[in-house]
Amino acid sequence: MKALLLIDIQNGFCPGGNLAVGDGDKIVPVANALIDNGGYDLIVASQDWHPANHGSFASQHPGKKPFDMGELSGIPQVMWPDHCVQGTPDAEFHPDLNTDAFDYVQQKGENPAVDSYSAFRDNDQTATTGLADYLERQGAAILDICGLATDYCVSFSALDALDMLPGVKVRFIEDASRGIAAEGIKAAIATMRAKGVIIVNSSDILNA
Ligand code: VGL
Ligand code: ZN
Repeated sequence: MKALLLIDIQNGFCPGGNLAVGDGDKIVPVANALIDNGGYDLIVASQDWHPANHGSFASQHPGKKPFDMGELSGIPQVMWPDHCVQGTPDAEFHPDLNTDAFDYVQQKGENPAVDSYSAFRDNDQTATTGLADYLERQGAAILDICGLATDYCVSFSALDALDMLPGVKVRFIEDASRGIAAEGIKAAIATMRAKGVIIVNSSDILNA
């Protein structure tokens, strides 16, 4: 069975959002086409879902500005602008995204003491979200991953999927994803490829 995992396609990561990714909204029609015509048995979405005092926010660290490096619970942490705060419009899915099609939503980033780029586990790899168990129970054999942002939540999720779902074929859909920084995107794709993630485009799936 074939599952699609849509990472953080939320207002906060689209133009006008608090942590906007360039052209983040351009992936919404691609994601909708994959939902409708990608041949998936299961559609899963992750949602960055932070409390207002989340420790990844520069606002919680006196003297730090957004995008500075800092520390959170003793590990290096990018200081983000306040984003995707629970219950705010910034945390909602993009209004054009076909959320009716979602079978399961995995929220993440709720613990203020640790960031959670991956939809599968926190950055310190201590607490898991339960998503790997869910996908295993559903019998996922192919997991296609796309969304925002390639250099953070998308690539972290793809690498954790390889690690936590042995035997599952993991693919990254490049044109259904956007990232924060050009160099970071390049490095993330190279790392995914090197570790065994298959890099595809939506046309490979829609025309299969
Ligand atoms: C993300 C930074 C902070 C993402 C989430 O969705 O890629 N990046 N929180
Ligand atoms: Zn976040």
